Amino acid sequence: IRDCLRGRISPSEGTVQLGGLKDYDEKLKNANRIIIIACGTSWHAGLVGEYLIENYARIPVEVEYASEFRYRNPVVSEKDIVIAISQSGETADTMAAIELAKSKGALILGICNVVGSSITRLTDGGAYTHAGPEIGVASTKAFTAQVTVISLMAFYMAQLRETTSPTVLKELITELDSIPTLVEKCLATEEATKYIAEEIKDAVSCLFLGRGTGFPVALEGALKLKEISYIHAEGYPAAEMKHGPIALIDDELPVVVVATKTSSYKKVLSNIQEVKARKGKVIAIITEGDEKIKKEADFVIEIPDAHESYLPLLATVPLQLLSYHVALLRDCNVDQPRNLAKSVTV
Ligand code: F1P
Repeated sequence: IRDCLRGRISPSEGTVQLGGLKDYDEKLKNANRIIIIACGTSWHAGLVGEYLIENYARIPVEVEYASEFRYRNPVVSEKDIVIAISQSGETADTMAAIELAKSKGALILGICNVVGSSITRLTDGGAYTHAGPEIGVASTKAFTAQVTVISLMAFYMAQLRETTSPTVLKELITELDSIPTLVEKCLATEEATKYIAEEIKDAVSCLFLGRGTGFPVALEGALKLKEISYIHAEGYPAAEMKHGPIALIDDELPVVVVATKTSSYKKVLSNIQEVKARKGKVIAIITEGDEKIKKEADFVIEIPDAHESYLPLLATVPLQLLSYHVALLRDCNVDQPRNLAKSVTV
């Protein structure tokens, strides 16, 4: 995250500079729609982008799985801006989706990690994540880096379009500068995640719930558990629970809830109570010192307080650690999970 931010933010002025977007300022100012295309973890980073771009830059955003987009007949035109997100820069589905959008005249921006990768050569502009190579197959630091860059893009567009007040932007950018230090505190949750991993290592299935920016976090937490520990897991918006997943809840089902102090805190608290009333085992990611949820949940993982726009950067870290420890306890190869490839090139 530090590398992503270096040279791109000026907390004293409260501004963002993104050289790779500069040529498209006019287009971004007048954008009617943004389509984000990606696969897997990168798609979850795109969902965070949807929340932030719509909230701060007030541009409608659609987030599409590249693997689906490429095979349907989407309405795309030269008025659209496409943002492709990919860690490897080589994902075949994302490349095919880019080609399709390009053929219809859309401007293509990229968020990639690997300089000179195929996707970067297909894009008109964008920003690198500078996360360095991922050691394991499952994306971890790539996710936090992608979320950092898409947050910068959201602020950059808000700055251009004057849709968010300079004071608010300045506060956000100043706080963003302190996120790397807060992430270090999130890494200190490792002991707690190790302990909780013992509790869920034999689960058949796990549910992950979150609201707002906590929803993509829930999806990513579930994906990490699936990818590296082979436990079935579902991520859901917490408010969707009553529309189906609630039928799954019993005393065997661990339910991981992103329950930090955001604008939807009260609603999440009542979701936790609904799970407890059905004897589900609640593991809550909470804002440090939240005594209320400590009383309700079976296990808590405390993370530092921060603006809710930055929740994905913080809350995802303990979920990555949790999956890692569950995988170790189940004797899984965390770096090279079965059936998964670093670059899905076919
Ligand atoms: C997309 C992705 C990763 C996942 C795995 C398979 O890759 O789905 O999110 O962890 O490696 O590919 P990319 O387009 O971000 O490189």
